[in-house]
Amino acid sequence: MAAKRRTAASPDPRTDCSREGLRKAVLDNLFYATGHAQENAARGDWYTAVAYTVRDRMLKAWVQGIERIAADGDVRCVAYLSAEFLIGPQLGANMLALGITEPMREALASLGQDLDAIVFHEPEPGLGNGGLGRLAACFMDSLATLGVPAIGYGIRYEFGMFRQAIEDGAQVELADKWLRRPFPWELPRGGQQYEVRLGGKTHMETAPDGTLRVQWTPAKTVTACAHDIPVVGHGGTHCNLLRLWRAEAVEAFDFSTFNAGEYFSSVHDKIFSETITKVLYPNDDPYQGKQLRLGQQYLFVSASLQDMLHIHHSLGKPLETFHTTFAIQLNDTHPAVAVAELMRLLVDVHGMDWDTAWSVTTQTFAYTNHTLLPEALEKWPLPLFAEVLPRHLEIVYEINRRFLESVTAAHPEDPDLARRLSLIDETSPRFVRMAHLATVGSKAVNGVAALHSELLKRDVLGDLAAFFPEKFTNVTNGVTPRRWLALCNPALAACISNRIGTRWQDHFEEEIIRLEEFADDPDFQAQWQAAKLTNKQRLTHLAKTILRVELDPAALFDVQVKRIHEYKRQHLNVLRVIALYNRLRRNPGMDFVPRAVIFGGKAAPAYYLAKQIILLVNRVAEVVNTDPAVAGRLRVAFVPNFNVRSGQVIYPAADLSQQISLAGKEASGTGNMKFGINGAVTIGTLDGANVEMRACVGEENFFLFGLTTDEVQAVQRAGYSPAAHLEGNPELAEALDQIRSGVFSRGDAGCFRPLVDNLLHRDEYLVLADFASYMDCQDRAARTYADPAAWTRMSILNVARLGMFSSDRSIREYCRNIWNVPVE
Ligand code: GL7
Repeated sequence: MAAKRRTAASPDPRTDCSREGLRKAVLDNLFYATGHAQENAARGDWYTAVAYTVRDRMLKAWVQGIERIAADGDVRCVAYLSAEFLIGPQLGANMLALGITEPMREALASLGQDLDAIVFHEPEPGLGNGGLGRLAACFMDSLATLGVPAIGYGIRYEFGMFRQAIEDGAQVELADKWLRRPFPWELPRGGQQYEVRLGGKTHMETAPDGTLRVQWTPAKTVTACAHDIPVVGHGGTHCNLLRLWRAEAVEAFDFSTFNAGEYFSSVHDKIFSETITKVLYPNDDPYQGKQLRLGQQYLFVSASLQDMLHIHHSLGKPLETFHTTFAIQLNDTHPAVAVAELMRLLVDVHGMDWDTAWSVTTQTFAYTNHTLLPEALEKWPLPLFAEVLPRHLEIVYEINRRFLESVTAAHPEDPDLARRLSLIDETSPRFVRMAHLATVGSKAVNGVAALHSELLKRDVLGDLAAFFPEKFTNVTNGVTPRRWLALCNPALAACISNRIGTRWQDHFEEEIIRLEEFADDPDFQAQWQAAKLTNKQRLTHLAKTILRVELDPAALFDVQVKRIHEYKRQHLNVLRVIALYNRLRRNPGMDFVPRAVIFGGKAAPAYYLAKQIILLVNRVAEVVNTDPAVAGRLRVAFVPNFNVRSGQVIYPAADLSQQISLAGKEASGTGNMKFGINGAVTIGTLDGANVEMRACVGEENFFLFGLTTDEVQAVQRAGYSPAAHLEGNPELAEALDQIRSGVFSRGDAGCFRPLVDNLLHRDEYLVLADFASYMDCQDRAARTYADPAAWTRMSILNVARLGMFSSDRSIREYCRNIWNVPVE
């Protein structure tokens, strides 16, 4: 569908989308919102003026969207609960959705301003760690585009994901004070505030009607304040809501202490309360059992459920029908305490009987699991849980008591089953298992790629899946083709639209496949190559300005950007770079396809080996990039602070996408999809969504290597010996030896010892076992790249056949199979 544009016929200066109307509105906002005349305005002022101008044009749809949710009780609203929403820069995406990018560009040009520079100026809200948070943002985009009423509920962290600087090759974390400048896309909602209790004790009390009720006397109460961000769908007609909670003290001052003259202690409570939403935990995988984190989770869950109950109540519907008003999706277990909180609100606060409340609860929730790493499954130590949420622990026990009764009744032959299924891990110390709570309390549980969902059922949540076979299902992830193609890759988008029109932007799966027939068309191939070259030049420019590294746009751009983690195996990639370097040095006359190997990604601050990997990449880059023997043939770059904004430059420029995690470890991956729809060909293992991507693009258009999940398990069962892989592989032995002896650490032989020792003696992620197969596959990729027509055909077919990886398809599946919500 061509983006609908409100026409110049509209006399309202706040909705007029003509070039002239936008020009006037920007000037008006420049003066009245920033207090600057045109002559004195800095880039940030222009940004603010443009942002307000765009926001004004979203408000009508926004208000209508809220009214629709609050007034139409017949349509089930989706509530997407997520501790992270990595929404990325907003200005460009919102202009694209409204279809006003070009008139705005012209309006600004007439004022002597460059739209792209203003767009690039926008700081990004880093309210997420990586794939999980970005998925939530893609899903919000698709929900709005498909016209499904939805609210995303999350946390308004004052400090988002840390900014990564690289100093002398090593990662340094800097605080991300993203709210330093006002964020024009949010509206604080004074009317939406809820009290959230923490800690304290419970006791029984007789209610006025004579029944016994549990009373919870908290140690602390904080206020959760709503901040709303609009999420406008493509075409601008439908707008949903992202509601993020900020913690505030109930009273800013304790007046009794204040009056007693203790000024400093009187503000103590304010500081404690506001700490709750102060900072995002920067760990992507292994959970950290920190009290503040549980407080964050509970705060946003409780406020969100109170908000939903308030909306439900205002519709005049009985409480027993709550699940007909809302379908709540738990994005991983971070919000899983919602199961106990909804029970508490229904039973303790609203006096509903337990069985009815449980029936409402289990028809309301669904849970998405995002990991196969056992160490990443959240479990809270009982004493900590009891201290923060004493009433919820009682509720968890009662849910568990009833659940285990049903388990024992159904399976008397397996007396150990109750222990394995229990919501409480009884090993010492004892824990609450959040994935079990989420599963028992939900009507559906899904993994995020076909392989992941199978492995969940087989291994990670095997006993639960055998007990509740009807609950377990799969919804393969997707990414929005608006941000991740139309917005980030205007050159390729134009090339595509010239052939098949623009309908692919919101009917991706249906339309993009039409590119297939042009895969061998020489004209189309030439345009395709030109678009890729433009994008590679854009990245070359970025690398030059921020890294002072010269890349050659004619080289094969070979890219791995994602969180740094051993299971993702960035070190396998580095070993390969070292092996190529050695080949070139040994044999300068060899046939060699020039490569630019580009890395990016953050390591969790306490993850030592991940930080060693970053250092190694940078030290290898230092050696390779300064060695004249390989000049013009091999380059290595580490792009610091990889985030949504830099991703928008990096994905479109890639020729080869590195998706090389050990099979059975990456739940899905979504970077693989972003690269793919931008025309990169994947080199990868049979892991996560790679499996389905390969099936879609065809095995001849995918560079496959490595052990399969079953082979990995067999190797590990048989007793894996990493050192055995050195014997037949002198290239690998040499590379490890060089790292160990200080060739890449300025002669310091101790520098990378922990990393090398780990690989030689443990190698949990089978880097050495997959090395030979990876090298062979890289050679195949290089040979193919040397034939531009063959490569371009592969690139076009990758884009054409990846239609199913649009998040619109994922959301349709959630609507139909999980939420029971109508969708086109
Ligand atoms: C993740 C998975 O690791 C990743 O494979 C998946 O694509 C993503 C979205 O489903 O979720 N799980 C997780 O905890 N993080 C992820 O990126 C941080």
